Amino acid sequence: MIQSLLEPIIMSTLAEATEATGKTFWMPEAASSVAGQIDWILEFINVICYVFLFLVTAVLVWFAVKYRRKPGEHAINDEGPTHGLALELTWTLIPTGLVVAIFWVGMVGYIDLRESPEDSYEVSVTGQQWFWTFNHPQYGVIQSNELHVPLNRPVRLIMGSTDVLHSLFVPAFRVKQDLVPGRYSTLWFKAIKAGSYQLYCTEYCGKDHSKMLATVHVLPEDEFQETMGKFAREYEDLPDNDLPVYALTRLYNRCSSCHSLDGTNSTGPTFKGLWDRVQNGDTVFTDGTTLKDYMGDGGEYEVPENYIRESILNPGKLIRENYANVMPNNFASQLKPRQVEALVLMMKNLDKLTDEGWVGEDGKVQTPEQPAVDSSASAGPGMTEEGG
Ligand code: HEC
Ligand SMILES: [Cu+2]
Repeated sequence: MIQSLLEPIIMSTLAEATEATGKTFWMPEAASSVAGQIDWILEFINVICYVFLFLVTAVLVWFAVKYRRKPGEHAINDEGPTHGLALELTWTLIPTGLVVAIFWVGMVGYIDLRESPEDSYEVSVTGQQWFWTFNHPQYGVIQSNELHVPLNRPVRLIMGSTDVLHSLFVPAFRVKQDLVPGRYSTLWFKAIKAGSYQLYCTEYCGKDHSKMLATVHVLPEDEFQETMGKFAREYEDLPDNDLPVYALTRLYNRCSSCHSLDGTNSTGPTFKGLWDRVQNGDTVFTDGTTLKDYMGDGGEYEVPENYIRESILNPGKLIRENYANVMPNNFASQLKPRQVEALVLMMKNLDKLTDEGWVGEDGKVQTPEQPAVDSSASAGPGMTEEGG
């Protein structure tokens, strides 16, 4: 009964939004197709709460005054009514109807949010202390702390964490989902207004949790295609001079879970000082040989660069003493030759990059003050245009 009463109202209110609405006193801008529904449900529940808050408070005050003990009145009159069928039915049925309605609108919204449309554009998201990586397999593009998505097309994020719980939250889209180590979670949205939106990690995930921020750039379809195409080829067009920075800001996030920049060895040896170690040739391998044995004229690695290159493309070949053979062996298919070159140049220039402020005290890659490869400058044209 309640369902058939409410259905027309709900259906019209829960229809997919096609137009963004601005920021209100309570709410940030609503820039996704579900934001309108979510705000409506929230408001629906809020209004019910306000009505009851006032009703209960008013009755409370009224009864406190009306039934207060008056001077000279002692006896308790226990001859009053003990039952009121109509009253009991009222206070049972109305709240029941209301909670069913709340459940129902909430459930409809929830199911909508859980099930992404078939034709969604997919992005793999990795959360780790304390940055985001966004992988666009369709274009072979990996971004960190910046996510470009198409306008008016559903986007599905397939998310995982490499360390602790994180949670991805884009207030303007009204979507939020935890990232749980050891399993995938998903989330989808359809952005309906071009622009840049703040993305937060909204799970306290360690000391730099508050810095775990990213920006979502929503671009009209043609600009999106163009930008992704540009990202996919950018290393081809870059001057050699810019390759080390490119590798540090765009590629190193695929190595950072095992290789630090600040001298601490974890799963893999640190990249700090790697270039000097390789030149000296005293790296010892599990089979007792040292790098010297392979280097120099006529050796397998005539120049140190070749050892680094080989370590990336064929990591199982020589295993360093005290380390396990756990480095992924699929970089050969993931990285283009020029990207490998960029990584080698990054190792060679790591001290210089650190001096220039690309690597922070904590060994994390810094988002630089001067605009470089990774900045939103490369995504410029879409930022100011209003889509739609
Ligand atoms: C899952 C962990 C892991 C990831 C991710 C990883 N590596 Fe490694 N890497 C290792 C381990 C462990 C070693 C040492 C054992 C060995 O020699 O294979 C190593 C060794 C190396 C070496 C040789 C180091 C030396 O001191 O001789 C280089 C160079 C290297 N990795 C580069 C990279 C690059 C570049 C990436 C990212 C594109 C990367 N690795 C990603 C685990 C990893
Ligand atoms: Cu986090």
